[in-house]
Amino acid sequence: MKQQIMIISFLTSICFAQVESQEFQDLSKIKLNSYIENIKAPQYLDVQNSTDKGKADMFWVFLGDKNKPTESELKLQAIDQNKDGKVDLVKHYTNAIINRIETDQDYDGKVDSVSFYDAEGKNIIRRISQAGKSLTQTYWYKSELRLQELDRNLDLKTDMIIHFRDGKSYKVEDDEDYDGKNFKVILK
Ligand SMILES: [Ca+2]
Ligand SMILES: [Ca+2]
Ligand SMILES: [Ca+2]
Repeated sequence: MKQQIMIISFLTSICFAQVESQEFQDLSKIKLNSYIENIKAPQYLDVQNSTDKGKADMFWVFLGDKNKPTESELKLQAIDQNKDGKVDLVKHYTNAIINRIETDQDYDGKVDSVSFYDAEGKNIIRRISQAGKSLTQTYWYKSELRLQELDRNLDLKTDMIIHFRDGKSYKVEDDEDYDGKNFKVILK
């Protein structure tokens, strides 16, 4: 009986191996520099200057004792790629495995994308990106593009859903009036 249930739940997980929709996040609320400011014990900050010119441009936040680096745990790495004094890339770690990366690609001080990684820290499973007043969430399942959710009026509610299989969109659902109800299938 127990085995039967296990087989059924295994088959179900194959058939319905779907990506799960997540809430949108307002990327403008993320302040990349805040990750390296006011670090308090039991965390500590390590800094480096990659070019020996100007200010430090690489930062690491560790959990532990600064005098015992081999026993410390890496929590995040922050980089100021264009050396303007503002962090533009932050990698977050859990148990020393990467779990998300936040980037400000155009160096305007606002985060443009957040990518989430799988439990091994190898593949991206979800990404939120912002371009002007439009937010897009992209989902992958086993490295295959599966779903895109768009928020085209920046109210943090999905108003378009695009489904993908084998690299192609096969279904598009549109919420024309952005009220979060009555999505119309415009491509099938
Ligand atoms: Ca910068
Ligand atoms: Ca930006
Ligand atoms: Ca919306």
